[in-house]
Amino acid sequence: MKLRDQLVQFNIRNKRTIVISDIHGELTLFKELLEEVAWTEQDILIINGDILDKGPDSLGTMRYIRQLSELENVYVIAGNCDRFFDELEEEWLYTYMNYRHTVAHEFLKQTGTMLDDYRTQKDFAQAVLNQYGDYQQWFRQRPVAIETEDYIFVHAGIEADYLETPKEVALTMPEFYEQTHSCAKTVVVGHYPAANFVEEGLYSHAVKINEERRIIAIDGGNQVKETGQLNALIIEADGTLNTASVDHHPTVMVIQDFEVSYQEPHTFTFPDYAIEVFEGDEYFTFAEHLSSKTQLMVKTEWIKTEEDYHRLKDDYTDYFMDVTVGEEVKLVGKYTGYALIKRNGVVGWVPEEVLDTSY
Ligand SMILES: [Mn+2]
Repeated sequence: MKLRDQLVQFNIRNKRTIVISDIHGELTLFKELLEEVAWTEQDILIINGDILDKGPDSLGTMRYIRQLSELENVYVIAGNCDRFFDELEEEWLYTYMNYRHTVAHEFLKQTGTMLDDYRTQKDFAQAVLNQYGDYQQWFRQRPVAIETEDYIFVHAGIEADYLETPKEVALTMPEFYEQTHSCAKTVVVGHYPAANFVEEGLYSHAVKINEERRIIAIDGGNQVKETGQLNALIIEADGTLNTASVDHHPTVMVIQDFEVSYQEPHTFTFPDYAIEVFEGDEYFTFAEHLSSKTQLMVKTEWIKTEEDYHRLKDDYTDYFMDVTVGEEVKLVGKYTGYALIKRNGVVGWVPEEVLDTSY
């Protein structure tokens, strides 16, 4: 199967278009985001893949979105995680279930059964499909891409001759944002968290737009990154681009100015976490990130000691964020003496006393 075999083409100029990807079972955030962007049935709504997996309510999300897709202006593109019903007999499934919340967990809960109740994995697969076989069909029929006058919407990426991109590649290609393509149109992808594409040393979950390479990466790392969010890209009727996002982090008020005179921020993302550790205290530890040979201060709680090496416990940024009294930011974590906050999708540190956390 090629991209050209499951391609839908229509025009969006003079219409408002909202694009959301990688919802991953987060029905609550998805509904919040539709409200946040003031979605109406007059808008074109494109769900750019990965409705299922990881989040708390994949079954509810797929039911809700399938119903939405009955509306004239709502389109759903295939994502790699939406192939769940085709993967029920894969050997890796039960192992995968040990470290990720999946549709299978929701099915077991809903039916009050356990995997042990099924004689074989094939029996389990059959039980799931008896109930959700029509969803399997529906997901298989979703387009691999949508093409408009100026855009190609696809879950993960395209190859040089975009129409010939194999479906498998279009759904799974990693790091497309860092590649170049030869299509004259702008390619809008999800699949890979935008925060992994570090620009100017910053850890940012915001939508990333590269005009020169004509690529827009919209995955806010929802359900994948601790500090992630669900993003929307809005293509206004006049072609102007806007973005919006929602997450589960509380909003807090800044009660003291905080300013850093000079800094060169660094960000390290999964899976490149190995560091060498030098001296430090309870607040920060001087360290060297091994693969990039970058020296930085690591928040001490962020250092994890493995058997024979040290590593960052998760994605890490050493960026200190300037903040001003009266502004509101998202609080994403509290650590000794410092808080990790997020503003406009960018994650950074401030001393804890600059925030009013008495919410
Ligand atoms: Mn994906």
